Amino acid sequence: MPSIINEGREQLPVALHKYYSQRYSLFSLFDKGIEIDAEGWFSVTPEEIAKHIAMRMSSHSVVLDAFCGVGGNAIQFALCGMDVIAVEIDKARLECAKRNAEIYGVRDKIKFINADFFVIADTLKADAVFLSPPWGGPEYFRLKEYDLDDHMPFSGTHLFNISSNISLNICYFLPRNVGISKIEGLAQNNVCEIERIYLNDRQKCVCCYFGDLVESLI
Ligand code: MGP
Ligand code: SAH
Repeated sequence: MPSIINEGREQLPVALHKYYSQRYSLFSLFDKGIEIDAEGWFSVTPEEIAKHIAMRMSSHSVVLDAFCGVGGNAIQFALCGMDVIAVEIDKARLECAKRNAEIYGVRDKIKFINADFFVIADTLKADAVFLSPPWGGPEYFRLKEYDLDDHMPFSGTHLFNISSNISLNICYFLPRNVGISKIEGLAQNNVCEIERIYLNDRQKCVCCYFGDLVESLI
C-alpha cells in the first residue's frame, strides 16, 4: 500500500516529480493539506478539467463517480450542487478523497463507498454516471492506439454496459490516444459526443458523452 504523500517533491519517486510540479493545477487548494498517494498523483483529473466536466453534468441531481480516486472529480461535482455517490476500491485512496472533500467544504455532499464498483453496481441509483477508470498506468501514451478493451484491468466495453443499467447519461473519461471507433460503437444507434480536452496547449484526455449529456441535446 503506497503511503500518503503530500510532504514535498523530494519525498516522491522521480517518476512523480512532473505531477508534483502541476500540483496547483490538480488542486488549487493544495497547500491546505491535500492528500494524494502514488496512483492518485498520476490519475487525478486536473481541477479546471474536473470543473468543466461537472458543469456539463450539472443539470442532474445525483451523479455517480464510479472510480473516485483522490476525489478530483467528485469534489467538483459537489461544488456544482450535485449530490455525489463516490465509489473507490482502495481504502487509503478513499480516505484521501474524504479529506480533500473536507478541504473544499463538500464532505457532506458526497456519499463515499469503499467497494468494487462491479460488485455493487446493481445496487446503485443515479441520474448520470461518470467513469474515470484506471488506464493501466502512466505508460498508456506509448501505445499507438489505446484499445478500450485491452489495457484496463477490465473490459472498457463491459464497464460501459454495466453502467448503462444505472443511467444512459454517461461521461467516459479516457486517454488521449483511445481508439474512437469502439467508443462510437458503444452508443449503438444513439449519438455520442467526443471532446478532446486541452490544458496549457497539451491534450490531457478524451471525454465521451452519452445520453442527454451530448451538448446538442441539452
Ligand atoms: P499523463 O499523460 O500521465 O500526464 O496524464 P501529462 O502531464 O498530461 O503528460 P505530458 O504528456 O503532458 O507530460 C494526463 C491526464 O490523464 C492526467 O492529468 C490525468 O487526469 C489523466 N490520467 C492519467 N492516467 C494514467 C490515468 C488513469 O489511469 N486513470 C484516469 N482516470 N485518469 C488518468
Ligand atoms: N477521477 C479520479 C481518478 C480516478 S483513477 C480523480 O480525479 O481523483 C481510477 C481509480 O479507480 C483508482 O483510484 C482505482 O483505485 C479505482 N478503481 C480501480 N478498480 C476499481 C473498481 N473495480 N471499483 C472501484 N474503484 C476502482
